[in-house]
Amino acid sequence: MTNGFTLYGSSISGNCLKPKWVAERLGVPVKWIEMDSFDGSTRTPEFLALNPAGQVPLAIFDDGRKLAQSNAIMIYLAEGSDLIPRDAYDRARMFEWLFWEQYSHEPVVAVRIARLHYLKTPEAELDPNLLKKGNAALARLELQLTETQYLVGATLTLADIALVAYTRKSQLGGFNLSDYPAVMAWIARVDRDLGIEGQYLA
Ligand SMILES: N[C@@H](CCC(=O)N[C@@H](CS)C(=O)NCC(=O)O)C(=O)O
Repeated sequence: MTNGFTLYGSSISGNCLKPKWVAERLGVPVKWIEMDSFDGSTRTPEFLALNPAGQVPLAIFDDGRKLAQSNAIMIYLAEGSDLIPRDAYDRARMFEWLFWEQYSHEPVVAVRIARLHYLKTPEAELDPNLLKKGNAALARLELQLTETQYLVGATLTLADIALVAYTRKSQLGGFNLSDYPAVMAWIARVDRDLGIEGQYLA
């Protein structure tokens, strides 16, 4: 655990907001340093010396140790908290969602949001597979959330925080959330839990 840390992040990036929301939920002091993830700021020699992967989020803890990758930072912050199930099977299911998020959800939903909304790429120039795969990911969430209130059962875990980050703004990527009513109800539930209703949606 940590007493506090510095978080380099972009406030339009779901990946960066994930560890911020976890820190705030758990009362861990966080000093946010705003970065632009589109203008090359994460690829300068100075930033590459901090994170050779050239990406945000990047956490630097009070003892100087560094950690990248949104889900790794969340897991470190939430160690021992109720955001990580104690039961081994439920914990593994949380990890199942976290790995799925990074392979099957973020690379399509977040990428469409970035290209369409932030980079203003015309729809016709986008890979049509992004829409197809993004809708498949949203349908996968819908299937689970018609059965349970949260992704791993009855309580909020890191799986919900990871997956809500881009799902809650997926309309910016041209996805129609009204096709996924259980997902919409879950977004409202998680937003309320995190106290972020109406925020970070631009
Ligand atoms: N898998 C990484 C992805 C991090 C990532 O893609 N960061 C983007 C912002 S969302 C970034 O820093 N892009 C700038 C660049 O790659 O130069 C995570 O979950 O932290």
